[in-house]
Amino acid sequence: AAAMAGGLPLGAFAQKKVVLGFSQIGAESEWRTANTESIKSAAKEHGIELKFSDAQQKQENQIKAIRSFIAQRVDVIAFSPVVESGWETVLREAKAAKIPVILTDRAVNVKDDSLWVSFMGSDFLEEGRKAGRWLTEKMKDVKGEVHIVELQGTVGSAPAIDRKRGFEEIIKADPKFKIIRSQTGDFTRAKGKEVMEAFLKAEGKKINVLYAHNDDMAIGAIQAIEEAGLKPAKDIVIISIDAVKGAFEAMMAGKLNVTVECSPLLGPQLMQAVKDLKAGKTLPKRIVTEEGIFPMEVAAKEFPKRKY
Ligand code: GZL
Repeated sequence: AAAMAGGLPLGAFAQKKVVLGFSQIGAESEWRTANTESIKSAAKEHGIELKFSDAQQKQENQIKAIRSFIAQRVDVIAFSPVVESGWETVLREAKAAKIPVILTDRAVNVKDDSLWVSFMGSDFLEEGRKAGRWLTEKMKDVKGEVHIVELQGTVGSAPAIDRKRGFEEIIKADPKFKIIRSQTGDFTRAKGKEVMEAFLKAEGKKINVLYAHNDDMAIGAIQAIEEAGLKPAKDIVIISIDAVKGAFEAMMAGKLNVTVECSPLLGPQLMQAVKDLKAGKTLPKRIVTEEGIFPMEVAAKEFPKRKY
């Protein structure tokens, strides 16, 4: 007979596992795969049952996943919204089902902020400003025009919008800085290479600087620059964001000048927030991850300490 204790099956005393439904954007970059790894391992460590879905960078797949989490009556929903807009309807459905929603990594643009309980992730505006400050310092003695080409992240995504805005806020102080081409590489190596090939064909040796919104596009662009017979980080100064291992390897090879850190390691913070929610605590509306900037000069020293 099943073990009994005071007439109740023992299982009745076991804590029911907290169930988290997580809709991930995709696997488009080194950053994203490190982010997924952090979430999956933290769920295990915290004893949280994780229902995980990969949207292949399509918003409609994220909306489908959130609807299925609602149907499965999960305890908490969390997701990294691929773009800022188009979330009102499905977030209202989650609210009607009384399932709290936590935003990770990227933010949403909704009028009613009660549709999500907390947003944890980097300050993309500040990341863009850090990139701009590094460049203006590096080029402070340059007399002529500085021609910049820009590889933007996914169109409509919070990081693409804010990294562009933060960078421009800083360089607009000196009219010698000119962004002569700007196009999305969708945060991937393949697209970053393809768009940089087009930039090189159109502008060639006129290009002084590449500003890439993530390391994967910068790494793709480095291949295009080399195939065009130019020296990355010398003929064209290259600035990118994320600070993934691939960026440190490129800097140690002398092919990338600097990368601004954007930590994907949100798993532990997310799981703690889920547990706090279930324990009835209120979460801060905004949890910011602290981050640095790594120029190529420090790459070899820092590399052994890197976790993603
Ligand atoms: C930033 C994240 C971005 C990374 C890219 O928090 O949303 O998406 O910068 C990733 O590498 O694809």
